[in-house]
This record gives sequence, C-alpha cells and structure tokens, in this order.
Amino acid sequence: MAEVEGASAPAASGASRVEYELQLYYWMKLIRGFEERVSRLHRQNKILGGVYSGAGQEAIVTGICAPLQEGDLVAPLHRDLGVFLMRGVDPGRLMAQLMGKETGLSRGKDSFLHGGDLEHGIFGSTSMLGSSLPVAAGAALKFQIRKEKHIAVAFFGEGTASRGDVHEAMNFAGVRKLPVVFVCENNRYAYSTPLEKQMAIEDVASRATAYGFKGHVVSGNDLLAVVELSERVMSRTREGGGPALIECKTYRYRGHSEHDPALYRDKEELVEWESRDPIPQYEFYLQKRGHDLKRIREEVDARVNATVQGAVEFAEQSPLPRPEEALEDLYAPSGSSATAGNPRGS
Ligand SMILES: Cc1ncc(C[n+]2csc(CCOP(=O)(O)OP(=O)(O)O)c2C)c(N)n1
Repeated sequence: MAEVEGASAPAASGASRVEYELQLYYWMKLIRGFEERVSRLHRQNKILGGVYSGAGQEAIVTGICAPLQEGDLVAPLHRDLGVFLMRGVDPGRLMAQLMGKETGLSRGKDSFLHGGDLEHGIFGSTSMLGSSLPVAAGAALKFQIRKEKHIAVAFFGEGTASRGDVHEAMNFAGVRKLPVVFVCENNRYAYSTPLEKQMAIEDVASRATAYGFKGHVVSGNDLLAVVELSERVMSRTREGGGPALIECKTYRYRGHSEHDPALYRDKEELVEWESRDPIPQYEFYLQKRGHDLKRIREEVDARVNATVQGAVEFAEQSPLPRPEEALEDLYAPSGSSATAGNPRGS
C-alpha cells in the first residue's frame, strides 16, 4: 500500500516551506480523489453504510490538520474523512473500514461514520451531532492538567452549532481556558435546512465572544488563508492562550449523503460555488510561485491514483469479519484506560 505521511511530517522534519506547500496540494488532491472513488464505490454497492462527501470542503480539513502534531487529538464529523488521511491512517485500512472489512479500523463492526483511531489521535464521531465537542474539551482538560503541550480540535457544521452540547463544550472550554480549537465548517445547509432557517446571525464565529474567547471567520475554500489562520491560532492555543473558534465558510457539492439529490438548492448556487473550488485556486497560487503546474499536477495525480487504487485493492481483497468474532472488542480489557470501549481504538 502507498504510504501517506502524517500531518505533522513536513513541518516537524524541517522541510522547506516550498515542500510543505506542495505537500498541502497533495493532501487536498488525495482527499478529493479518495472521496470521489468512495462515491463511485457507493454506487457499485460496495460501501457499508452512508457516504457523506466533503467534496468542495477539502481546504478546511487540509489547512486545519496540517499544523497538528503527534499527540494532539482531533474529533472529526461525518464529512471529514480527510482527517484520517491527513493524520496518517493507512488509506487501505480506511477503505476497508468503509467496506466493512476485517482489516478496517473497527474490524468490520461499524461503518465509516463511527470509526476512530486513537493511535492516530482521532476520536470517532457518534450519531448524536455535537456530542464530540465536550469530548474534545475533556481531552483538552487532560492536556492542561498534565501540562502537556497538546491541543484538541473538534470539527462541526453550522447545523450542529445549534445543539446544546456545542454551547456546553464552548462554555466549559472558555471558563477553564482549555487548549481546544473548535472548527465550524459552515457549508450553508444542514441536510436540507438552509442557513437562514438555522441561525439568526451572520457568523457562528461571533458566538465565541459570549464564551470569552476569539472567533475567526475565514474562506474555507482558500487553503492558504485556512492554513495561515490555523497555524497562528493553534500555536497560540498550544502556548496556553486558551480556546478559539474558527468558522470556515464553504459549500458542499454533493447532497447531504449520496442518497440525497439535494433538490432543495438551486443549480446556479452550486455553479457559483464550484467556480470558487479550492483546488484550482491553490493551483493558481502554485503557478504564481513559479512552479511548473502541469508537471506537478501530473505527478500528484499519478500518486493520488496509485494510493487510491492500492487502497481499493487492499480493501477488496480483505476478508469480511467472521461471525465468531462478533462479540470481540465490545469492552476494553480490564486495566486499559487509553482506548475505553474498544481496545483497537476505533
Ligand atoms: C442531534 C442530531 N440531530 C439530527 C441528526 C441528523 N443529522 C445528521 S447530519 C445532519 C446535518 C448536519 O448539518 P451540519 O452540522 O451543518 O453538517 P453538514 O452535514 O452540513 O456537514 C442532521 C440533521 C443527528 N445525527 N443528530
């Protein structure tokens, strides 16, 4: 299987900024390529459970995960498959998780939706939207008590922002000045509910003031802007500056999930947002920086295709879980504290 470096690799290894920027491009393209393949596999009935594509939102996951370090904790939501790739989860295992195979993160006992991987610092989401934010605040409390220079990051949508858990997590984080960064991916629709029926204010970020910390708004389709902001905000939080809220304005291209044709929004709106696609925007930047875009694009596309194809082959060749394993991994072995609920961390 092709390897994907963990998100902290380029910065931590002292790689030059140029290499780092090229690596960001690779990640964004890998996330797009991987998700497009998953959508196709879903139509071929090869995916277990729902598929919630993040197509159009790749710059957010890329820009937010890039400055993360080993030991940090991330709580992604249903549309954040890219977090797994960015944190260095093997693409084959991720694909196997999506296909419900024995080699997946949950050993075939769950769909992608609830998969996590604590070895890579990923807390799996639950069906109750917003419930992972208090968990991220809890992880941040642990870092604070142990005086560890780690941070927790929790992703959520603007629909999720209306949930009480989100308020509780942010309030607690503000009171205790916890090292946690909340990231709202505001893609304008919560399933079929448009923004204006979801909230009475312009920006989710402005709520941060009420919790005693800073809220930032950024274009979620502009990778450079996201990465610059997340680097700045995260290093402040890591150094004891307390929590922060980053709101990324964006749009999802596909329906809420693959079975949703999204008839509640008009085509013009979609086309307008597609014209602000994060990938060509970033390619324009790379070109302006003097890169041979044609060559880089070819190289990156070849790497992405090979990685995705390798992941599909690995997953397809992997066995389904055996019925006699059904009752394994339901409880942590006694004495285990790190992976409560599942010793394999998923
Ligand atoms: C508490 C709760 N309410 C409703 C749902 C059903 N549901 C799942 S995803 C979703 C939309 C979430 O929208 P948003 O938070 O904006 O994220 P997006 O899907 O747009 O990325 C809804 C309503 C749920 N899973 N949990």
